[in-house]
Amino acid sequence: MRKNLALLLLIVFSSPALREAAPRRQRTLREAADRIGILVGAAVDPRHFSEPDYAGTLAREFNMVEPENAMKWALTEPAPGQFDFDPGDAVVSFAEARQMKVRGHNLLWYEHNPKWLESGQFTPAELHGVMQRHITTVAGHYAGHVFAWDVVNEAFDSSGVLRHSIWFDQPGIGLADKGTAYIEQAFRWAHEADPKALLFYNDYAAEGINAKSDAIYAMVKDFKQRGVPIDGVGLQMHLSLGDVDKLSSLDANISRLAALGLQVQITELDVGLPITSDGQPRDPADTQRQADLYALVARTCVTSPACTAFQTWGFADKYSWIPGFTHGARGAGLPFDTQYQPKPAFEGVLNAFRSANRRSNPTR
Ligand code: 9MR
Repeated sequence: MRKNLALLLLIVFSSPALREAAPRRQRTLREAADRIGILVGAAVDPRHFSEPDYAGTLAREFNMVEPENAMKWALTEPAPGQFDFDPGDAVVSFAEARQMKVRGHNLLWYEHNPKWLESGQFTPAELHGVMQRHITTVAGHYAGHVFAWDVVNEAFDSSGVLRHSIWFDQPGIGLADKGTAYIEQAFRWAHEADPKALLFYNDYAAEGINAKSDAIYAMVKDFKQRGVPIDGVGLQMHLSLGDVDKLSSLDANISRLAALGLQVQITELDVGLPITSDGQPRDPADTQRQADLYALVARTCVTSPACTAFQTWGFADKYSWIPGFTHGARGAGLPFDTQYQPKPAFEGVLNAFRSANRRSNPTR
């Protein structure tokens, strides 16, 4: 009996036709992503790297990480001209030891800036210098270690109008009447500091076609036409179950960006659910609806060769910004639960990757 089984296995695995018909099923997101040439990533906090389940799940399931906060301005330049790279370096060391790529987030934002910067009463000329020094120093420090940067984060409001910010017009860097010129300047400095890094504009609620994504499209089209160094657009994807309608034009949005020669990366996906006081979904059926949404985003991404990365904002429900931000109203938004066990959302993404038929190269 044993012998027969061994013989049968030998025949099955030595027959090229059968091998082809029954490819090995990838069991992790990382294996499945590697097969189709897509990056699968998670936002991380280096303070949790010492937790074996945190580190183990990351290394097993992902081929990319992005610091959730560690490379933001308040951490990297806590005092004027004084840089602290320890938290960001911890992310790079973790990733490089596990052959994972690092996505940098972010060089310029209207939020999470240090007090000295927010209340510094700088003149535009001074701010110009402050912005240049920061972008040049941070992108320069990570050159060769961070393969892609969110250069500018969330510059537009929901109607597609540029947000007021110290960089743009309060007081701005001297380009307050010139629309997206300050954003262009950020991309140019980032490119000078690290000519090999892929440079992204990153925003939320601009996944489908709407006023904000139209404004982003117009900006990046103009940048491409004039040779401003930009490589892609990050679609954050902080979703709720009700957002399924908005995703009907996700494919069209990705396509129009791809037609400009840009990459698209899903950068911050999570699907917050209404939760009870102990963090569990109020309606158990929501977990499957959430999985359907994850699968939809993953399928849409893998069917476009321009969509080169699929990343979630965190990866396990143990650590997520959503419950804190919503005062406990929503949460349970990620593909692994609080015990690092895979949820239906994990299966949804894995299946989308497994059944994809593509091969692309996300890096230069
Ligand atoms: O998840 C991040 C949270 O821990 C920070 O307190 C907050 C402010 O820096 O930023 C959160 O991450 C945001 C990201 O940087 C940009 N897109 C929206 C994310 C969720 O708010």
